Amino acid sequence: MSEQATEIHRHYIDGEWTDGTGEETFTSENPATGETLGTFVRGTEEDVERAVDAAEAAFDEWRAMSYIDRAEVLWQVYHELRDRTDELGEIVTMECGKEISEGKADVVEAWHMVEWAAGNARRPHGDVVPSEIASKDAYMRRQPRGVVGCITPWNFPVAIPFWHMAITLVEGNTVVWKPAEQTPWCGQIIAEMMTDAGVPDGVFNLVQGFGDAGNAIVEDERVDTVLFTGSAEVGHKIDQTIGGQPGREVSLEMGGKNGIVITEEADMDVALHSAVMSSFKTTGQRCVSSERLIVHEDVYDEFKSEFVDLAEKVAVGDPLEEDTFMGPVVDESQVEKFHKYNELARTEGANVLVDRAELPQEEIPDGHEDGHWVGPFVYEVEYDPDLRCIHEEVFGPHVALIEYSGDIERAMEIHNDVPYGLAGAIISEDYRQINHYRDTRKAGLAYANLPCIGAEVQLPFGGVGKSGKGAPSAREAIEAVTERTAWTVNNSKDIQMAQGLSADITTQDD
Ligand code: UN1
Repeated sequence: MSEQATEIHRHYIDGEWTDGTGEETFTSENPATGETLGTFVRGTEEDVERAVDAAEAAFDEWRAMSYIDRAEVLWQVYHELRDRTDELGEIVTMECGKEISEGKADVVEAWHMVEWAAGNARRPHGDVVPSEIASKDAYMRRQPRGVVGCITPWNFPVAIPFWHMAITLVEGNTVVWKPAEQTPWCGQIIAEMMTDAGVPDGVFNLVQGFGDAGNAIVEDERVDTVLFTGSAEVGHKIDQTIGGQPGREVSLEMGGKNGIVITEEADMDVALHSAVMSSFKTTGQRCVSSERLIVHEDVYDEFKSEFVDLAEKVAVGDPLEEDTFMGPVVDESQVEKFHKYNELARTEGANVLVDRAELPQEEIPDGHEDGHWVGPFVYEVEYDPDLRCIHEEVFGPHVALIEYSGDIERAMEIHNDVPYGLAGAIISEDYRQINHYRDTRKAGLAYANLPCIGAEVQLPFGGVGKSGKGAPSAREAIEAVTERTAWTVNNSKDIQMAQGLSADITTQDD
């Protein structure tokens, strides 16, 4: 085993690498091979407490620096991410199983986010606001909230941490970060980049570990804002805890049961390309992956036959190989969940069209027998609002074809009939249908004639309904990590009030 795999990797708290207080360690495993990639100490509540102590203590000095000086620190991280895209992209692929172009795109997305956040430091902040009173100047100014807890998922183990942390740090907050337990190696490398860049002690803290460490971040009332990207189940619990606590903020981005509407006016090539990308890229493990294809009856048979053909053929294999389209899923619990939902679809009356769920032995690459392999599972089912298989998120290549008749309004009833609302797309050459979709879709990210994946970092990334609250990325993350101050200055010696309010002080003598 390599040194990377045998050495025990630690937390980074208050400017030091530390074993923390826990006794336990955990390993990171390559989902394609089962091989151990590294061993990490498992964080405890006490470790989180120490990290919050450090972040709290470092806040005043960090916030006192200028925006531009803080951004300069982040530019160092930007260059390192950019220079190491290929190397880090491979590590992403090894640790979470995404095929290599996606592994690298994850790193590219991370440096795009740092570029946005650090570049934003040189742009105007706040607003000059008119006053009713000529002698008053009014402004909207922002100030950092304090300690920000960042809890991030395994499926974008480099990009999403930077969605959270780049803005948070440039805005003048300090960070306590817990990466996903499946991707601690990416977490370790990001922490090394932060230290190399000269982030001051205590400003950035990393605690490796599981949900109990994440929960300790949420429970600690000194953490002013929690940014969370992950499952709806965990996100809603975080919201419940923090929602009831005055002065604490939360921004959440959770899953989806995303749909693509393919109308009778669709270009079939665009429809197929978009659907295959949306359903099978990242082996269906994006929050924005599509598990529902809602297809008009006039084009249904043609679409079905070609989609099934492609789903039978997409290349599942070694994610480090450039000609692989789908790598493995991240771990055994994802394999089990996928099989459970495939079974549920069957019991709910689905007509199964493609079943590569138990990937045949001959398709599993040599030396990868211990990987977490699955292939596409595609079925058709008559729309019924009570079916669980078309309402609950699977997070795998589990795809329902749902035929509809009638107009775009009918498609939208089906599209919007899910508790989630993260991403979606319409495929149509008719601008009226597209505009109807735009105006009525329940989704925070919506596309026309495109896959419903692949958002750029400068767009808000968040959902409605069960998919989220706020958008913990780019400009919208600023809302969650800063306070707005309405600041008014009087340039006169007279006090004059707005709204016609009298400024006279009357006394008993008047
Ligand atoms: C996720 O789905 O978990 O829009 C994040 C995209 C990527 C981010 C996806 N930029 O597909």
